[in-house]
Amino acid sequence: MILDDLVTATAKRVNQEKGSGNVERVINKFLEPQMGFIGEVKKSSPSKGMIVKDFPYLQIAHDYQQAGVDAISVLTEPDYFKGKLDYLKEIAGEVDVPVLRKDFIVDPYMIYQAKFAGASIILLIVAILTPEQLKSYQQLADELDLAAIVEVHSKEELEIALTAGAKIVGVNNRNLKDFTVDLNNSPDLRPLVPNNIPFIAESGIKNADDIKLLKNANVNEVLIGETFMRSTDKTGLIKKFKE
Ligand code: IGP
Repeated sequence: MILDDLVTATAKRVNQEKGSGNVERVINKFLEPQMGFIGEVKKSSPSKGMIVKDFPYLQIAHDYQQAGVDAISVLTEPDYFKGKLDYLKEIAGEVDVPVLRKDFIVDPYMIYQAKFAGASIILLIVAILTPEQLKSYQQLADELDLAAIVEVHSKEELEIALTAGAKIVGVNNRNLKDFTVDLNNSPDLRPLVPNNIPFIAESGIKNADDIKLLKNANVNEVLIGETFMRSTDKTGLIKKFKE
């Protein structure tokens, strides 16, 4: 029957389009022994207001790639961060490094959107999801071969993340409720994450001392937004941080 053949052929094609091995590739990259960098493309934020007036997002992404970042994080939230899914789409179309959709995912639709726009990684924030949502969004990401960074701010949230099946953990040093930053949040939580799960330190990272602190704490990746965005020599700064 034609219909049977059609169904088989379609299932095969969709499976190919979905791709495979992306999650594994991202995890392996993040687990490499040298601490790596994730550069963020961000115009504005609720805590800092407008960060840069000039926003050549494609050029910024190219600079990050040139500097050897492990991933590029792109804000897609429009109202508070002045982001756009189109920025991500264009950047993902031009660079070879994995692109992260930085947004407040509260609906599975946003996960499909991310995949369709060309993202390789999404962010799932424990503080804004129920444990059931978190688990089902992680499963959806797994099915779509999208890597998910599960973001936590405390020991309690970390336990929820690991229970939900998180494969990558991001520790936000910024408290999303009052915007205070404590860089020691990452070293404090580091021992509680198993070594096969990449550990990413996020937010408030400014200088070589901060990098040293996180390197000594055995963090796998640091995610830096504002400091890179304000720098007029991003590749130079990243090179310096890598020393
Ligand atoms: C980057 P910073 O302080 O380097 O600009 O921070 C990143 O960690 C921050 O933008 C961020 C974020 C988020 C933004 C962390 N978690 C969740 C939006 C949503």
